[in-house]
Order: sequence, then structure tokens, then C-alpha cells
Amino acid sequence: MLTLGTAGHIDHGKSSLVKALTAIDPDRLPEEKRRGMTIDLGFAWLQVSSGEMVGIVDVPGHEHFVRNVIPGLGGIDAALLVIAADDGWMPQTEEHVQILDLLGIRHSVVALTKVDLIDDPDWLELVERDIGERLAKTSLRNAPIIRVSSIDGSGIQQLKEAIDQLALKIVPRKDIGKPRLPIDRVFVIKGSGLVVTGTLLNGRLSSGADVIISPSGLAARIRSIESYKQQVDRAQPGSRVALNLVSIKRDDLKRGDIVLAYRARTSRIVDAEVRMIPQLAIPLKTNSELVVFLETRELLGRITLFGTKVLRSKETAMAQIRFEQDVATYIGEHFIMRRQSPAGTIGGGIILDPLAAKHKLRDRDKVIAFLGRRRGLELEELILSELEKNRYVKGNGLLVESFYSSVEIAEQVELLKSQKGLIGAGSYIVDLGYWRQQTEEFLDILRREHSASPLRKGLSQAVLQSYLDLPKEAFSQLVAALVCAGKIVREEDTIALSSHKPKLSPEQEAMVSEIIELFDKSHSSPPTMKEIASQIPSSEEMVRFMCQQNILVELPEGVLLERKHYQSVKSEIIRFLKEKGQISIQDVHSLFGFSRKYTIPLLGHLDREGITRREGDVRVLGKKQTHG
Ligand SMILES: Nc1nc2c(ncn2[C@@H]2O[C@H](COP(=O)(O)OP(=O)(O)O)[C@@H](O)[C@H]2O)c(=O)[nH]1
Ligand SMILES: [Mg+2]
Repeated sequence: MLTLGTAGHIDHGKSSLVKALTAIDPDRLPEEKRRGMTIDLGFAWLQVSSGEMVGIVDVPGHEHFVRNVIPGLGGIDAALLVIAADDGWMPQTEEHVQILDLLGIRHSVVALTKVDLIDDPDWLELVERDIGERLAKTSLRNAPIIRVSSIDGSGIQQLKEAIDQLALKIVPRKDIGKPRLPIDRVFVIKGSGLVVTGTLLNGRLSSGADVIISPSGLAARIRSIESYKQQVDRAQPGSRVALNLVSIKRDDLKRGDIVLAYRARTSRIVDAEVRMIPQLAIPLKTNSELVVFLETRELLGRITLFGTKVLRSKETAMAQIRFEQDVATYIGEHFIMRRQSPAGTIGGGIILDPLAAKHKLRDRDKVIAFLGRRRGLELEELILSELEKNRYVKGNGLLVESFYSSVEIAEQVELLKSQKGLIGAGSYIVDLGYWRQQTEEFLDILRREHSASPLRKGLSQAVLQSYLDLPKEAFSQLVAALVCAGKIVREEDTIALSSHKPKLSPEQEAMVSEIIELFDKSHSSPPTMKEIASQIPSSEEMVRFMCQQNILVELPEGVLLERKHYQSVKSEIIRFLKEKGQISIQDVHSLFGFSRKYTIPLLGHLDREGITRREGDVRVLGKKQTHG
């Protein structure tokens, strides 16, 4: 499946040639018939000797209708440049060749038409030499020139053979599973309804499929598909198709909209590399307003040049284009830039970042370098630069706006993972530099925390995560990796550097002894938190530390026991319960000398631990009857 586009000056015989090749008259509008002139795009097709269908898009040659030419040439694989032998190279020949060159169309054939009007063979040679010289500096430099006449049919067979040869050379368009049909015509057929046509790119469309219209985001359904006047269930990438759409209104569709089988992200701002045509007379200034043609769209935009204020003929630059509306583009998409006055094509470009944002002036160099990495359109560079830009990306959202399939992208990501070029963290992939920086940041936060509060065990995961910028899944992976590497330890929810040993200063050690002394002094009425605080100023943190260190055991209501004391009380209670079956508050008092102030919190604590269980006024053994 490939599509050929005509190009050339008005009246040079493009439409006649299409008719001679295909027996289909591409001029379908009544006005076109009446004026004998192509106004809008026309379509025809022929079968080449391999059996393959070749669609032909016939464009108008009049300079007024160049706005209709570019949408037609946007999706073609090869060009059929038509030049009349009597006229030779003319202004719209030039303009159309510029467009083809900017679109990067390399496959082409030149038809030298109206040779029946020329008797002088020297003249034909002269015209051919001129054409060859002019094409030499363009992407059409390898085009063979075939002499034809649509009137007497001479050369038509040779031209068909040249098209056969082209069809063999052209690599079929990739099916990357992201079908998009830039609409070039919308019309209503009595009886069947709404029809849109275009050249299908990047994937297949099936009848019955649900589709989305970009940029409106409206949903529609394909009722049926026609390709080269045949009803088909499924259309192949690269083919001309007509879709009969339902569940959408005529007024909701126009040329330039795109039929998509997936929801594409859009942006008003894109970054691109732009190139000026050799014939540019008035240089392009930064911040100029432009008309930008993308596939079948015609959009107003304003361009900011990076690294320069003006571009002259043949010059290139990285640039940002801001549109007045959201636009769905993809990396590697070609576009044409025209000026409104004086009207004319000034250059073209290739989208390098379809989802760009405004950049700060001081980031310019970084942005230029970022775009420079992408200009080769190599997948590895695209992935790495995308990560550098976004730091982390959900794996399945990576580079959806590119001409690589999700399988190709996933394979390259796996390769880069194995080469340690990026980090896979759950369903995310993370830029390697960013991952390292976040890891350092994480360890730094712990270092700072430990030195500021040497008595505290560490920080909770939630607090640590709030300091970093990573999705939860990736954060957990980072913690796991650091635990695995032995750099940190995790105890329940608390994380500390593995090197962290709570350390006490001589003054703090003195305070610990002072606190212990209070406990030693009053065995059956040990001091509570509050009581300690009132006797030893600023001791709260130390008491907390002693609890963390298991020197003290904290019971409800601020009651504290030394650990050893608590352990022996607990064992004694268990022993008592095993012997007697139950224990009362009075029993606890007689056993240990504790007043109610202590017995209630103590038994409450043991209940919570599952050692005891309350039954009316007494306790019995709880589920967890462990000693220790
Ligand atoms: N003598 C001669 N006239 C031609 C030939 N091809 C086209 N014409 C005439 O040139 C005029 C313009 O042709 P058309 O196909 O509409 O040109 P287009 O504007 O490039 O599409 C028409 O009057 C055609 O009959 C040719 O090979 N020989
Ligand atoms: Mg025509």
C-alpha cells in the first residue's frame, strides 16, 4: 500500500496524467469541471505489476490553492512531479518541490508532459538538463525523468513501469499499532451517511472499531471502511481510506482533524528543529507569526527561535512553536511553515518534543542540547532524553507520541535496564541520574536527622517520602534497594542509616543515670513521665529515647517501669494465673505493692499485649501466654 502525490505548476497536465494512468478523473467538483482546473485534492488509484494498489493524490497547481496542496502531500510515500515540456520549470514547480523537500519525500519520478507539442529534441534535452540541475539540491535528486503525452499516450507505459520500480523500492509503512487518519475530506453520502477520507498512517483500522477524534476528543465508531472503492474489514497503514463514521455529527468534523484509535496527548506548545528554504528572501525573525501545516492541519502559531534571533535562507535552528489550540503531534512528524504576508513557504521542520512547555531563558542551552539529542530520532536517545526531561515516567506512557511501537519501546527499555542506563521501579522507569540524586538526597536526610537527633531511632517512611519526589512505587523500590545494599535498616516503619548508633554525650549519660536513680529509689511507685520532667528539666526526649532503647517500658497514662522490673512483674503475673486461673487488682497490689495508679495501666498494657484478658473484675490468661 503506498500513496503517490502529484506536484507541479498549473496546467502542466497533472490531472490529465492521473486520468491517463488510472482512467479515473481526479477533478470531481462541478466547479473544477467547469473551470477545467483542480481546486481541491483529487484521488485515484492504480494497481502496479506486483499487484499492489497505489493511491494517487492529485493536487491543484494554482498558487491560490497551495493551502490545499500541503495537506495532500503530507501522507504520501512518493512524488509524481509533473512538468510540461513546453513550459519547463515554473513557480509552482519550485514551490511544490520545496514542500516535498521539506517533507523529506525522497522517492519520486518526474513526468515530462505534453511532449507531443515539441518537435525539437534539443529543446527536450535542454528542459531535462535544467530539471536535473534544479532537483540536484533537493530530496528529489534521484528522480528519473519520463517523457509522456496524455493526449497520444506515449510514454504512459514507461511511466507505469517507473512507478512499478518506485513501489518496489519503498519500504512499506510500519504498523506500529497507533493508527491515525489525518482527515483530508469530510462529506455526507445519501443513504450511507458521514464519510471522512485520508491516508491511513502508523497502524490498522477495523470496521466496528471505536475511535477518537483529535483534538476535540469526541468519540465515534467506524461503521464501514472503503479502500480503493472496495469494502474492506480492515485497512492497512499507507492506504487511502474512506471511513463511514457513526455516533458523530458532520459539524464536529473537518479537514485537519485526526481519527485515532487511542487517546493521544495534546499540547499547544511543541519544540522542533526548523530549516529555511534556499530561496528565502526575507529572514525569519523570532516571535513571528506563522501558518503551520501539519499533516492535513493548517494552524496559526508563533515561533521562538533558540540560540538566534533570526534565520536566513538554508539556516536551521531549534525552536518552539506555540499554537492557538491543542495539537496532537508526534516525534519525527514533518511540518511546513508559511508566512501570510508576503504569502509563501518559508521553511519546514521536524517535531522533536510534541509535549513541550515554555522554557526559561536560562534553560535555553539545556533545551538546545536536549533537542539536539533527539534530532537523529533514535529510540535509545529518545528514551533517555525523555527520562532526563520528565525524571520518571510510567512505563506504558513512555513515548506514546512517537513513531515507535510499544513493543519496540519496551524492548529498548529492557535493554537499557540491563545495561544500567535507566532504573525500572515497579511500573515506572526512572532516569539514572535522577535516581542517584534521589538516593543521595534520601541518605542525606537521614544523615542530617541522625546528627540533629542522635537519640531518635530514625525517620518514618512517610516523612522520608515527603522529602523526595518519586511515586510511591518507585520510592518503595528505592528503600528496598538501600536495605538490600546494607546502607539502611528498616524496623517496622522506621528507617535509619545502618551505621546509626544512638550516641550519648557525657551530659546525656549523666541524665540517664539520674533517671535510673529515680526508679531505683521507689520500687513500687516509680516516677511517671510528668514526675520525671518536673524533677529533671528537659528530660522528655531522653525518656523517649530510653523507651526506644528498651531501658524503660511505657505503660498507658504516662506510667513507666524499668524493663527488668516490668519483665519480672509480667512473669510473676503469668505464673500466678497459671496456678490460680485468675488475678484481681487487689492481688496485683499485694504481690508488687502497686497502687491503683499503676495496676490499672499495667493490666491495660498486658491486656493489649494479649498476656491477660479481662473477665468482669478479674484477669485471666490471654491468648498469648508467653513468658519472657
Ligand atoms: N497536448 C497536450 N495537452 C495536455 C497534455 N496533458 C494535459 N494537457 C492539457 O493541458 C491542460 C491542463 O491539463 P490538466 O491536466 O488540467 O493540468 P493540471 O492543472 O496540471 O492538472 C488541459 O487542457 C489538458 O488537456 C499532454 O500531454 N499533451
Ligand atoms: Mg489539475
